[in-house]
Amino acid sequence: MKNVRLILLALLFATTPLLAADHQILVSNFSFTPENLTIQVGDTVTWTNEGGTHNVRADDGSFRCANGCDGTGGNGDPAPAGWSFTLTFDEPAELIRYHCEPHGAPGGVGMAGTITVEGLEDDIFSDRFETP
Ligand SMILES: [Cu+2]
Repeated sequence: MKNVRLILLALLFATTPLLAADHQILVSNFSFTPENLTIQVGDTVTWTNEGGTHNVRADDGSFRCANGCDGTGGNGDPAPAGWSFTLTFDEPAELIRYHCEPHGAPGGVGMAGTITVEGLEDDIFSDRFETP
């Protein structure tokens, strides 16, 4: 009986990545809450500004958002409270650093945060055979 329970538990965890979750980050008081977030591949993260003029820029420039995101029809310039946007993270990443441009800087300075994306690299073969 104990073994059956363990197997069921293992199945539950094994199938968890199929259920994408949405994570909330509050933008307010010159900080991101939670500051450091760990998610699973395929999950979404929603930033919501509830106070002050801020934006969210990846240290590596891969995204820059506030009222939507640059390059996807939105505007990543710092903007007053009221905006919210959602990003989907489809690939594992050890530490994605981001910051608010007016109140932070790359490398975790000032108003900044991190996202770690856990999961298996499932596109290792498609990467290898990708045409340039
Ligand atoms: Cu800010």
